[in-house]
Amino acid sequence: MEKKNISLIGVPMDLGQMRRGVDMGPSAIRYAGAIERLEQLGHKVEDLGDIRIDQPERVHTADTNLRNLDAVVKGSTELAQKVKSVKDKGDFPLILGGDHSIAIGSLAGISQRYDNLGVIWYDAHGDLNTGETSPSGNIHGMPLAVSLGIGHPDLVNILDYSPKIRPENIVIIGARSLDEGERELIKDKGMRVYTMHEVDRMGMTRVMEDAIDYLKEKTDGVHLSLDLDGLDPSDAPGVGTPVIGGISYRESHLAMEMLAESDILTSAEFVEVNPILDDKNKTARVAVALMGSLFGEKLL
Ligand code: B3U
Ligand code: MN
Ligand code: MN
Repeated sequence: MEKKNISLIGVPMDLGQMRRGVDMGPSAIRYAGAIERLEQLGHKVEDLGDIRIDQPERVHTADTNLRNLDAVVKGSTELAQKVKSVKDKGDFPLILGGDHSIAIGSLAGISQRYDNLGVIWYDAHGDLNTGETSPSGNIHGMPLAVSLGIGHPDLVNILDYSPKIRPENIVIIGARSLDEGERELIKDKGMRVYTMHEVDRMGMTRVMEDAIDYLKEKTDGVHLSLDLDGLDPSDAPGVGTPVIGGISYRESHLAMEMLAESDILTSAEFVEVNPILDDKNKTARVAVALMGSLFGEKLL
């Protein structure tokens, strides 16, 4: 793999859901040795620090069923601008969450630089809800829909353009918990989804070969949005909404290694690490181990 200039951005966001602690995700991932791991592989890493996110105690919920909407819009806009400046320099943005609502800002900033951005959404969930279909009002269940231009206008229009991605450029891997509205949207838009059924049936090797071939041909850049709850809770216990029957640690390493070999990625984010719910920082350590594979680590 070609050596990269990686710009690290932390987003201590916990306003997209209701479990406290996920705002400490960026610290936990740094503490687990992310920067050293990437530098050992020969990459240049610049840590740009954390985006400022309002404290939940100070956030006033506006008149909407989208929890903390205004504060999420504010944080997402700041993140989008920061990510865009990283892309303008030609560097590789590596974004640390924070809950998955941060992908709204990541994609807003990244996609401006591409005509046809692809996205790999590694997640137990579809994150394709809107204010109307969401069972929870939690914005971390909405970022993929928002990026398709579907959802609250304040979220959809961050950086004043929409949509950020096309449905046919999305590949979801690891899905095993979808709400009714999300299923309809997937069918309606013809998104490519490898649920756990396909992961079991085809094996991770074929899933990744398929996904990589598909995106390589169709897109001019690929963002990886990796929600740690895509992994099985036995391997990644420190997440807010664990769902049993997930992707294993080993399958995940294989997926990252295959992405590294293909060298198709142009940005990445690791989200939903919640140290309060974790077992001695295990989930952050898993995130860092996966980053190692993603950025070219090999045993021999
Ligand atoms: N689909 C549910 C649950 C959920 C989505 N993303 C996570 N959980 N992490 C919702 O609230 O939208
Ligand atoms: Mn998610
Ligand atoms: Mn999830």
